Amino acid sequence: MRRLNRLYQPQTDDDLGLSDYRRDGEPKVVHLGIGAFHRAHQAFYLEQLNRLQPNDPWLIVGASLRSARASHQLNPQDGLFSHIARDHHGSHLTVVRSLVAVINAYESPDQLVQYIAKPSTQLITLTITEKGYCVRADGLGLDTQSADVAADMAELSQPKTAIGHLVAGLTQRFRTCGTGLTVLSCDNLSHNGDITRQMVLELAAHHDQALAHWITAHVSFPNSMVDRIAPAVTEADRNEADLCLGAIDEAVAVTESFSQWVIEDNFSGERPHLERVGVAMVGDVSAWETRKLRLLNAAHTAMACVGTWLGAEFVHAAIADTRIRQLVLDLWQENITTVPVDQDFDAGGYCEQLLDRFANPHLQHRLEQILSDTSQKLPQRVLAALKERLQREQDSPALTNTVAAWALVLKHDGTLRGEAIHFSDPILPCARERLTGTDDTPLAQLTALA
Ligand code: CS2
Repeated sequence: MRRLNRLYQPQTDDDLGLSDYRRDGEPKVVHLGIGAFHRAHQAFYLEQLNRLQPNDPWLIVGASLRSARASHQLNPQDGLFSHIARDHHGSHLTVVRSLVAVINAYESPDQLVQYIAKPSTQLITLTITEKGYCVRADGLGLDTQSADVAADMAELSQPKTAIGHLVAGLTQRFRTCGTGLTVLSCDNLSHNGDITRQMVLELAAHHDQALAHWITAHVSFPNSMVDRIAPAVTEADRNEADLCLGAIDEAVAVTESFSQWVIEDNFSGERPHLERVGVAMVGDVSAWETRKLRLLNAAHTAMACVGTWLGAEFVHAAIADTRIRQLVLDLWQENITTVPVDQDFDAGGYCEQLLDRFANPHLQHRLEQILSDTSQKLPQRVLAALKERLQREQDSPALTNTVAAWALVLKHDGTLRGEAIHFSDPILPCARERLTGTDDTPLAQLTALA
C-alpha cells in the first residue's frame, strides 16, 4: 500500500470527506506541540473553515519541540492525516489537509523563528501541556529553578522551552516586520492566555525591555477553552484507517464526535472566522474554563487516580464501575458549588452529557494517559475547589479521596497489584524519595508530599 499524501485519491466511492482547497500559499498559523490533540481539535476546525473559504485557507505549519516523531509521521504524508470521530452511533473518517508541514524546532530552531517572524503568520497556537508553561509552583512567575528556563534566560539561540522558542521568534518579528499577531494557548490551564503572556513577557523583559514593550502593544494572548477527548492512537486505529483509505497513514487522530472551543475575541492581526465552524467567540472565557476543568477534567483525574488504584484500565470501564461512578457523582456535587452557574448553564445536562461521553466504549481512553502529569493538573482541577470549600468549612470527601488515591498511586508507581502502570510526572523522582518508607495511610503520604 502507498503512503497517504497530497496525491491521494480515494480508491472507492466512499465519502472520505476529501477536500479541495488550495495549499500552496503561506501558512497563517504556526502551531507549537504538534501532537494528537492538535490534530483532533484545532487542525480539524481549520479544515472545516478552509472548506468554507477555499480561496483563503488558514494553513498550519506545525513545530515539534522535543522529538522527530511527528515530522516522521506527517512530512512524508505532506501533512495529511485521517481524523476518526467515534460515538455510540459509529465512526466517521475525514482526511484533513489544513496542516502543510512539520518542522523539528529542537534541531532547527531557526526555522521556527523564521516562521514566527513571517508577515504572513497571523496566529501562533499552542498545545504544550500544563508543564510547558514553566510556571513556578506558587504560580507567580517563571520557574527559574528549572535548568531549561535558566538556559533560556542565559541565551536563546537554541531555546529549551516553548516559551523560549516563542520569545526567540517574537524577537525576530519585532526586529523585522514588526506587525502584531495572536498567541492562542489551547491547553487545559485556567487563564491559559494570561499565563502565556506573563511567562513570555518575563523572559522577553529579561532579554530586552524594548521587546517586552513591543509585545505588550502588538501581541494578544486571548484565553480559550478547548474540549475534545483524544485518546492515544493504537495499532488497531491505524489499521482501521489504512483499510478505509486504501493507503498507509502513520498520523491518524482518533477522537469523539463532541467538540467545543470557546475563545476570547481579542486578536491582533487577522482573525480566522472560526465562528463559521461553531467556535464561540466571547468576551470572557473564565466561566467555561472553570466549569470544564472542575467537572470534566476533575472527573477524569478522579477516575485516573482512584480507578487505577481499583484496577480499571479505561475511562468507559471506570465509569461503569459503580464505586467509581459514585465517586464522580460525589465529586460533581462538591465541585458544582465552586463553579459559576448562570442562566445559560444547565449543570445537570452538562454532567449527563459527560457521563455519556465517558461511557463511549469506542474510544479506549486509557486511565494511564490521564494519570500522566497529575501533579500539574491537580491544582486547577481539584485543589482550587478543595481550598474554596475548606474556607467555607465544607467537607469534601470525594476531592480528598482523589488526592489521597493519587498519593497511593505515586507511592506504588511502577506496579500495582502485580500489574505494571506507566505514567510520567515531573515530580516522580522527588515524590518516590519522600514516600519511601511511609505507611499506606493517606495522612502519612500527604504529609510526606507536602
Ligand atoms: C484529560 C484531558 O488527559 C487528561 O488530562 O483530562 O486531556 C481531556 O481528555 C480533555 O481536556 C478533554 O477536552
